[in-house]
Amino acid sequence: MRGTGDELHQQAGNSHPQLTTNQGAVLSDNQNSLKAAVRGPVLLEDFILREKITHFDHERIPERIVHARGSAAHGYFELTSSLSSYTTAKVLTEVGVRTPLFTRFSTVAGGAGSVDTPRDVRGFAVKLYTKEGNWDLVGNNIPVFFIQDAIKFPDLIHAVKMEPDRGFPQAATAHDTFWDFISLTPESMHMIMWAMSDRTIPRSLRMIEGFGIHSFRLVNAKGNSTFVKFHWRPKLGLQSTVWDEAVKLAGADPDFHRRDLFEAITSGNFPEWELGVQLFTEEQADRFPFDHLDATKLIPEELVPLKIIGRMVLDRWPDNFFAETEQVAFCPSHLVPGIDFSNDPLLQGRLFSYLDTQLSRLGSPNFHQLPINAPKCPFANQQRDGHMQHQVPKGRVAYEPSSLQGDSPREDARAGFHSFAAEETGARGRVRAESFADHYSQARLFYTSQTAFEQAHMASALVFELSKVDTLAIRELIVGHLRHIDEDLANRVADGLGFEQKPEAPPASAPLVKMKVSPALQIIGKMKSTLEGRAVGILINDGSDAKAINRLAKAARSAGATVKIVAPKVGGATLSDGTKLPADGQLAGTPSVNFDAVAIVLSAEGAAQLSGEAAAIQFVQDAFGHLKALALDDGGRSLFDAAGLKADEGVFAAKAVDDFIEGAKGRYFEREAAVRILA
Ligand code: HDE
Repeated sequence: MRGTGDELHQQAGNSHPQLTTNQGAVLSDNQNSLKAAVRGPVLLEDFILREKITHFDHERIPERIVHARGSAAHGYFELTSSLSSYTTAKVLTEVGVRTPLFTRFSTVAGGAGSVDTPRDVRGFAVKLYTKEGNWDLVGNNIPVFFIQDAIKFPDLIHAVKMEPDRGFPQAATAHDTFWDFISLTPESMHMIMWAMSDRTIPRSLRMIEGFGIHSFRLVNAKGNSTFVKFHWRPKLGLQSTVWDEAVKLAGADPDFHRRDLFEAITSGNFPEWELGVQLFTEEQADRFPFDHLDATKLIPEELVPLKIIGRMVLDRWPDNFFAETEQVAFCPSHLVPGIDFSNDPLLQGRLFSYLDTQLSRLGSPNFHQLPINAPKCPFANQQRDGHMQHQVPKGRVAYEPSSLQGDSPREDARAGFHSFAAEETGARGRVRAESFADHYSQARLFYTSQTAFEQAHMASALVFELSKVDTLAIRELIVGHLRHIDEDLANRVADGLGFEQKPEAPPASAPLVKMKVSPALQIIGKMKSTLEGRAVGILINDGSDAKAINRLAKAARSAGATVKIVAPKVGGATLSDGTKLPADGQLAGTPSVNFDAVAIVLSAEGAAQLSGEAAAIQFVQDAFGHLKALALDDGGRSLFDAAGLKADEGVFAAKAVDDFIEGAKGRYFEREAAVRILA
């Protein structure tokens, strides 16, 4: 007897290639191991079984120590404005040329199998396969970092990861060791403000900004250097979830961001970002009221405006997750001539770490030969051999200088990479610059630049996180730091934690510098009033009004949204006109957190039935609680009433299609006071 399923295979009738071992021997039977008799035992001789199982046993490679959970896509960068007076790098000077690239987004703290929506920084790593070699711009969705010196990175990461004795919490900053480290590391306070903002709970990876963080240098043909900061700006605007929504999404769809990116790209809605640069000279930098080499500081756009120079489009999902997304190896040290590093001590440490980590993760100094990592321009040198060498170099010369082989690669003094001839002076030592001492001014700048809604979210996030910290002294010390940033913020958090007295502020290492508020730091100010790239869910049941559903779906689609039908059964519902409309999601498995706005179209009986269904009540309660627009027909309205909700200006009659579509383009932050108590 053959194995189950075999007959079904045969019926499929396609002309499949032959199944072989890794040595090319064709298999006659992929269902059964080789047995000494019909009921066993299995023979050790079965090389086919052993090869298959051995390979399987070795399928996993070490996951990234940070940024393990990620999703990636192929695309291209197109330069729209040349930087030829600043740099020789062709990727930044050849207008209109499309440079292929691969971009990987990630969370930082969780393992590869963790969920997509924890409160966490998002990695934003771009590998550009330029004509002059690979350029990796390995950034985050936040323009600053927790620490100033790479030597603290292992401590930071050990503090944020699962606590070593208990193995939890996974993918969460809300625990003692993280806040213990932070409370003793005042330089992290600016980043903490960003981490506690809604930037760390994005709606979609297509709606985040990206930042290279560090200052880099551009170097022109004359050898002159200009500092540069890189920014990616999403075409769809910034959009975040609210915290309760992010928490529920973690259960409803652990792959929410990956699925969103996959669905957008495979349906032809290619996500797009603008590349912007902030350019400044050393002399300008000397006049900034902060040190630009300190990665806990940003350069406000009001001080150095952003110049848009190109765009990135992601238009192709990888063919294979492991071969591409998992094996891609980003290194900030992958640079091309015309771009150079700055002395930022965090960047300098990273230049070592990434190459080193690839050796341990991918296991070979030849990781650059993997298809996803290999440059798309010619590359050749005298490095040889090593684990898993894929190249077969010809000839007897594997050294330089040499005279024996005319085609042996040689250096090129003109076109080759030149490090900028910066002058360095001073005493060596394990030191930190005095100019890095101010830890609170930019934290304050960030907080005070936010809208009142965003400030309330930050205060509430701090209360949430610190409420998960068992050690009272840690909670107190954090509130003490907050007093340097903003007394009102400190009061709100102290109150939210139930403190009777506000703790003392720890001593500050530098006086506060006053800075002009920077609205560019908000999310709300950068949200776009649009349904492009968003999703509208329509909840239906048997008897729902076919015309109303059609009208709403059509209008939402023509405004750029995807529309998904939700019904108690995935097979769909029989509508008022007798037609059967299949559902995209079953109600119990498709809560409203999946959508940016919802419509509820129900007959009286359909509504009566769903009023006794918790999933339907939560569908409407959550859409309302997550500040979304709702369209309701009479049946929808009775479900809304059964959920105990009171309508506001974000609740529309299903008939008022245009108003609903307009309303669905944003969130109703004013509603929040009616649905939750914020700090
Ligand atoms: Fe990373 N970081 N990092 N990091 N980082 C890694 O490299 C490291 C930092 C960032 O999608 C690792 O390939 C040190 C800042 C991204 O594959 C590792 C320091 C920024 C990714 C590493 C930092 C980042 C990584 C782990 C302090 C924003 C994911 C796996 C000096 C500018 C890339 C790997 C991907 C990954 C080290 C700080 C961004 C261990 C030592 C600041 C987006 O090499």
